[in-house]
Amino acid sequence: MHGCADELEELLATLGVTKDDRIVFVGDLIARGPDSRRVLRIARELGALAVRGNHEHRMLVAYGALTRRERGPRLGPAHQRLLSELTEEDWAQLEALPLSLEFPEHQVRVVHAGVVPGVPFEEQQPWTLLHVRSLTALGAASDRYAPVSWAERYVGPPHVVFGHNAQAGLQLFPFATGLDTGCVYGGALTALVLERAQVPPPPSERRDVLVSVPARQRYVDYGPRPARAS
Ligand SMILES: [Mn+2]
Repeated sequence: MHGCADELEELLATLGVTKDDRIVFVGDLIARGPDSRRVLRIARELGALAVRGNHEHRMLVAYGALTRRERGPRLGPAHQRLLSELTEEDWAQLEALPLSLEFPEHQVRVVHAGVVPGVPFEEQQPWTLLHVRSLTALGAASDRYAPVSWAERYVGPPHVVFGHNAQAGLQLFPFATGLDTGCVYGGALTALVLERAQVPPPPSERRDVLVSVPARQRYVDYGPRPARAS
């Protein structure tokens, strides 16, 4: 989401969301974009579920340090502004975000970034769930923008639905769906829409259950570093 509240409202209207629908965000509701607080408010009003993203995590670490009068992580100007803007209600909402959510009826697990393939879920490191994009040559978690995503090596089950990797764009693998289509960078905001008890269809049919709305503008320049040649 990254604060893209207008696009979120448009996507919800396009989907015709009702109170019978269950809405799940894949994390990073806040930061970078135009209106983080409105995204949080919309999520509250919807009674939506969400997992914690690396940006929520970083802001919570900074907020914890602030309230204990300790030195926190060094924040850029936008994150610093957010630190002073968020209300107690907002912070409580962020603090309640889990690292993962399970939806057995869809055979789906939701995390912000991903998992290391072959490692039991209980043994995954919180850092991995919040940051992983690729794997090192030895198969360890890395946040590098490498050409091959962790998701390409992941064989499930369950199916993992995630965000975090705008540079890779839509990622459609047999047991993983990456939904970050870079709205805040002028891309699009994308939802995976499953009927009750529906499992994600195979990659060749997965686009049939995706709905996107285009970004209204490019809110920030593309942040991620290009993958290093090695
Ligand atoms: Mn992220």
